[in-house]
Amino acid sequence: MSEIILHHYPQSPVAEKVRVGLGMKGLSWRSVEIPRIPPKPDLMPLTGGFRRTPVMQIGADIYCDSQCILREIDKRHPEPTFFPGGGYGMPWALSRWTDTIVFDLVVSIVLGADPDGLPPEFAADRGRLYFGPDWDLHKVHAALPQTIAQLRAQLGWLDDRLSQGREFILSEPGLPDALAYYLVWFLRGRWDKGPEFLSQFPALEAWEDRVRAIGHGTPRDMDASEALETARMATPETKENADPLDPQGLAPGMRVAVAPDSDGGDPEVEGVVRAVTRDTIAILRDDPQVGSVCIHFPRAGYAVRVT
Ligand SMILES: N[C@@H](CCC(=O)N[C@@H](CS)C(=O)NCC(=O)O)C(=O)O
Repeated sequence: MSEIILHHYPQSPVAEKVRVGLGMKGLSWRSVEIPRIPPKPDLMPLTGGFRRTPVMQIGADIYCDSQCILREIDKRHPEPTFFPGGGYGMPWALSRWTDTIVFDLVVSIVLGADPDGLPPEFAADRGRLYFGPDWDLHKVHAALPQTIAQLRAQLGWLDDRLSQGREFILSEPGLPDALAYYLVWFLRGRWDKGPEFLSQFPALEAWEDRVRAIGHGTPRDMDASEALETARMATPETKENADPLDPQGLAPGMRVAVAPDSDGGDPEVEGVVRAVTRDTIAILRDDPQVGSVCIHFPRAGYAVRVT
């Protein structure tokens, strides 16, 4: 029941971040492949409507967003640490740079490089998700030189950090490496000029090889139906938790709706607060297919509304 089940698809860059995290911990895990665009009928009963990738399931506890997933993996499997050299806290701050500013630049390049070459339904889905209701991939394409200049400067900082013999961003492989690696992986694999662009960063490329060599741990395929049955048979393990300092006054038992705070048109997930902390919120919901599940979200980057 305590197996890690990752719902993802091979091409997903954010899932690659988590796969590398699983590799750093040397973990065995189960892999459920989900569709790249909605509908995702075998995922929705677990997430209550959250459609982003990846999602981690452990029994009837469901972890949405790589931030929440990696935090939980580290909690359950503290060694080897994601925070070598006492680097607590800093990697999460770094993630607000990698996962917003740098991710947006990389997505603009990957999707904007050849808008007419994308499958139309994929372009429509990702256009709305990443560029808002007025998305226009041809405008994104026209802005590419400026976008690439922005990314070049910022990847240059990582290259500087990795110069002078430093093998990883901290003293040993850790969370910052997963946070930066998936962006380089995405750029190299999905932009035809990616390899040429990246060749100007030799220290970054050498580090990329080292992070790739860490691998993904030991995944074993699982059918979506088995994952649903696992949730149905399990009971959420999250204990009730209140936080008297919660700035929104959120408390166990309240009905809330949770969604990413970006402008991507993500649906809200409704449920009853089970546990609230500075970094996470967990809500309970009942689903006709899987019964009671506890769905976990990060606080940073998510909006919680009392309903
Ligand atoms: N903040 C989220 C972002 C997740 C995200 O945007 N993932 C992309 C794929 S890599 C996605 O959901 N794309 C749409 C989809 O898979 O339906 C996280 O860190 O998990």
